[in-house]
Order: sequence, then structure tokens, then C-alpha cells
Amino acid sequence: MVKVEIKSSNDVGLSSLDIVSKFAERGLNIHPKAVRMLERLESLNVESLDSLIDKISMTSRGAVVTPESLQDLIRNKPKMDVYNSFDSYGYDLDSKKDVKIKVEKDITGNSSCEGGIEDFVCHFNSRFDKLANILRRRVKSIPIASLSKIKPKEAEIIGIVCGVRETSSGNYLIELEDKTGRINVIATGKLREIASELLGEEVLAVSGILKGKNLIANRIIFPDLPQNGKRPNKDFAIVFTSDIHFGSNAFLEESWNLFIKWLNGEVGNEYMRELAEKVKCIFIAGDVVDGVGIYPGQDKELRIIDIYGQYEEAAEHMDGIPKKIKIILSPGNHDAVRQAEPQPALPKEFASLFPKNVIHVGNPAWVDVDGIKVLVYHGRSFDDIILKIPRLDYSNPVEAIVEILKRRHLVPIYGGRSPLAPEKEDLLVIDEIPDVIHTGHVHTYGAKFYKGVLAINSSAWQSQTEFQRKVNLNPMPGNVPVYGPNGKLHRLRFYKGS
Ligand code: D5M
Ligand code: FE
Ligand code: ZN
Repeated sequence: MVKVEIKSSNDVGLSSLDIVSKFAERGLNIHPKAVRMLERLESLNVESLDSLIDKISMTSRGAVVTPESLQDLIRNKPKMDVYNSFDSYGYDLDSKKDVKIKVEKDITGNSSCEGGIEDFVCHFNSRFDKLANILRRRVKSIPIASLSKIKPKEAEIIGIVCGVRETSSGNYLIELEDKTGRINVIATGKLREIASELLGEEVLAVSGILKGKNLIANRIIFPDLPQNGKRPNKDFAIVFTSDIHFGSNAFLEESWNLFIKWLNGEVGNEYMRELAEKVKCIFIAGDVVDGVGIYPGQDKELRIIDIYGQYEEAAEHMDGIPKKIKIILSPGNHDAVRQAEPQPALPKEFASLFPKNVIHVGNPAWVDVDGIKVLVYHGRSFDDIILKIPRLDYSNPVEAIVEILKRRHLVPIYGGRSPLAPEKEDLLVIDEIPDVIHTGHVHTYGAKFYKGVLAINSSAWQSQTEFQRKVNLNPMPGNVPVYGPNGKLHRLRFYKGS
């Protein structure tokens, strides 16, 4: 029997005000630096704070609680939990055979873009063609230019969004363009909500009634995914992680080391050790290192100030992972590759530092793991998507993944914070249906099945940075989703706790 532990965690994000008030309730004054220290504590929740204050009240004699006095009390051993939604299951432990890993689509070595106007034209044509092909399976569309000629009463069209605005009457006007022309689509009633959440460059189908020069929409159709109930049923497990940020002084080394010990079968209960034994590969969805010069003032938050040193440390840590496990390493915006997406794999200079079981891929990359099709993408576009759609939130990152799946495009906003490399073929289109889509970047955890596709955001190994504190982003570090064996999903948590 597997014990299912549902513990409250630091995910609740206690604010400095909460901490100060808790101390004040017990007649204690706390130094601001000590408040910061507690805020950064991975394991802090209401219960652990209460028990900490209990201990302090026993020893404190009315002095201000300083960071130094907290130090000994909070220096705890790292801990780990497994959460899963299944009571128990059995599987065959003897899984010696290697899984076949094949990198299927990746920009590495195939980049041809120079960033000129022609590249952009080619790129957006490729995006339109790929997505229109998906939509044509569901609608009988006609070219936009033919609307003015044949003047049908009702029509279906496919186009790329090139502008959205609210009209004075509270409806939405969507400018839609295909290769033949442009038309204004009017979204009224319930469709206004869909129109208000359009991100800017999505390819859509619209069915509607022609009224003068406008098409009054009665249906707006996203490329989306078909419903798919099938789940890969394999006897091995895949681990997903991201945003390790080696080199940052907020890197959570103890939690990370515990994770590595778990992979080596050295820690955990019987269930977790058996699970570790089943791990055949690990995906890393970017931000392997913290990088250098990524944001202003970053040098103050770095423990290793040169990029080479950061990758050396990363490589050393990867060496601690059992060699029978393949590591698929994809870069993010903190890594030493071009920022524009799609990003190629790490250059040789850094890639060669890593052990042989590391497979370097680009961002995004499609990787087939013994029949499980994984799409790995760092997730930079989520900042733009979460900003644009008010119902989305950093604390629930899988909902942003659902938005990219609906649009079948990893970066459906152009001109925001995600720089685009206008490659001739748009490799950011989700033109196939993955079994798993794995992202990171926002440093929070989430996993759910959307139309049969497992959507995962794999948190981080970095505690809250000064910048994230300012924008109120509460990371959930040390959460590790593990998929399989037998199509099951586990959530492991490695954290320092009392
Ligand atoms: O990004 C981690 C998270 O923090 C991600 O959601 C973006 C946010 N972040 C980090 N730096 C910035 C800046 N400069 N502006 C806006 N949002 C930011 P990571 O890629 O790990 O830094
Ligand atoms: Fe990151
Ligand atoms: Zn990132």
C-alpha cells in the first residue's frame, strides 16, 4: 500500500505581513532580514511557522528575533514526499532493456533565418499553411477574397488574426487574413469572450453570415486537439524537470542533491525506490544555468559569475545521475544560446562538458521515447499569455499550456516578451499530437490531461528571486512530475522541511 500524503506546503506563499503578524500575536518582534529569510524558506507554511514560533518563544527573552537566532532553528534536513492519486499498483520490476530515444524535430543545425522581411513572410506562410491544414479537416472553408465575389449568405473561412478591438457597442471586431484577402469578423454574444482572449497571431476558422463587408460570426473554431483517450502503457518512468539555475545563489542545492540521491535509489520508501529504478529518462525544459547578464543587476544574485563555470557545475551535477538514465537537455532563456525561439541546443563549447548520457536538443524539440511522443518547450510565451488573459495565473501554469494546445502554437503572440527567429518553416506550430507536452519557465508546478495529452509544467530548483518577489511570483520549487510506469502520474516533492 502506498501512503498518499497530502501536505500543505510553501505553495501557499506566506507574505511578510503574515509572518510579522504571527510573531506579533505572540509578543515577538522580528528583524526585517529574518522575515526575508523565512519568506524564502521552501517549507514554510502556517503549521511550520507556528511550530517555529513555539520554539522561539521558549528561548527568546524579549529580544528582537534576528536572522542569526533563526539560523539554527531552520537548518533542517531536506525531505521528500510522493503524492499520487492511486492507492497501490504492482508492476514488473525487471526492466533492464534500454528504451529507444529519437529526436524527431529540432532546429539545431537546421537554422537558415537571417531575420529579413522575406524570412518573416515565409515564416508566417508556413504557420498559416500548417494550421489551415489542421482546420480544413473540420471546416469547408472558402478563400476570403471569394466572399465579395460570390456573396454567399453563410460561409466558413480560415485566416490568421491580424487585429482585435472592442467596438463601441461592446462587440469585438477581429481582422482575419488569408493569402487572398482580409475581412472584418464581428463577434457578438458569447463569442465576445473568445474574441477578448485572442492573443494576436492565431490561425482560426470562422463560420458566419455575410452582412455587407463584415462576417458576423456564429462560430469561432480553434485548431485544438481531437479528443484522445489512449494513454501510452509502458513499464518505465520518465522524469520531468526544468529551471535548475545552476550558478544562482537561490539554487536549492540540498533539495536538488536529495533528488539525485533518489534517482540513485539511496533515499525514499520502498515505493519511491522502486519508482526510481523504473526511470529511463529525464527531460530538462531549460534554464539549466542562471546565465550571465540576463537581467540588470543579476551579478548580485550569482554564486558563480562566469557562464563556463556555471555549465561546469551543471555538468558535474549531471554526472551524479545514473548513466543508464538518458538526460534530454533543452535550453531556456537563461542558457547560453540565442534568445530567439526556436533556440538551438547548447553550443559544443558547453555541451561537451556534460557526460555522454546527456542528449542536447533545441527549444522546442520533439523527442520519441520508446513510442511516447514528448514535446519539450521552455515556456517563455507564458509570460505574454498570462499577462493577456486575466483568468490565467502563474500559480496554475497548465491552463497556459491548454491555451497553446488549443491554438496548436507554442508562441501565439508576436512582439511580446518572446523573441521570434523567423525560420522558413515554423517549428513552433504543434503540428502533431504529442503524448506529453513539457514546459517550465514560470517556476510553478502543474500537471493535467487535456484531451488525452499530458500537460506538465515542472517547477524549478531556485527559490524566489528578488525580481520574482517584486512581481509577486511565488515559485513552487522541488516539485517533480514522474510519468509512468503504466501511464500513471506521480508528483514528487523535494524540499527542506521541519
Ligand atoms: O523566469 C521565471 C519567471 O519569472 C517567469 O515567469 C518570468 C519571470 N521573470 C523573470 N524575469 C523577468 C523580467 N525581467 N520581466 C518579467 N518577468 C520576469 P526565468 O526565465 O527563470 O527568469
Ligand atoms: Fe527559469
Ligand atoms: Zn525561463
